[in-house]
Amino acid sequence: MKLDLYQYESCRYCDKVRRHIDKLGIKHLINYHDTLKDPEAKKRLLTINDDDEQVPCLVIDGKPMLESDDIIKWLTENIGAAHAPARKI
Ligand SMILES: N[C@@H](CCC(=O)N[C@@H](CS)C(=O)NCC(=O)O)C(=O)O
Repeated sequence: MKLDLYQYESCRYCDKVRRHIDKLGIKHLINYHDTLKDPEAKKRLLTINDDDEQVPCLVIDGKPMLESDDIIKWLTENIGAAHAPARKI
C-alpha cells in the first residue's frame, strides 16, 4: 500500500495528523509532501484532488482522503493497529 501525505508545516490540521502519525509510530510508512515548499507536490495534489488544494490530504494508493479527523481515524484503524509495538505480558 502506498501512502502519501500532502501537508505543510504551519497548517494546524496537518500538524494534528503529523503528531498522530508520530504517536502511532508509523512515520516510516508515509511519504510526506510539503505543498508550500514544493511546487511540484502542489501540482500533483491539485491533479489527484480534483483541483482542490486543501490539506491535509492523505493519498491511499492514489485515492485522496481529506479531513484531518477522517485521516486520523483511517490511519489508526488500518495502519496503526497492525504496527503497534508488541506488549509485554
Ligand atoms: N476541516 C479540515 C480543515 C483543513 C483546512 O482548513 N486546511 C487549510 C490549511 S490549514 C487549507 O487547506 N486551506 C485551503 C483550502 O481549503 O483550499 C480538516 O480538518 O482537515
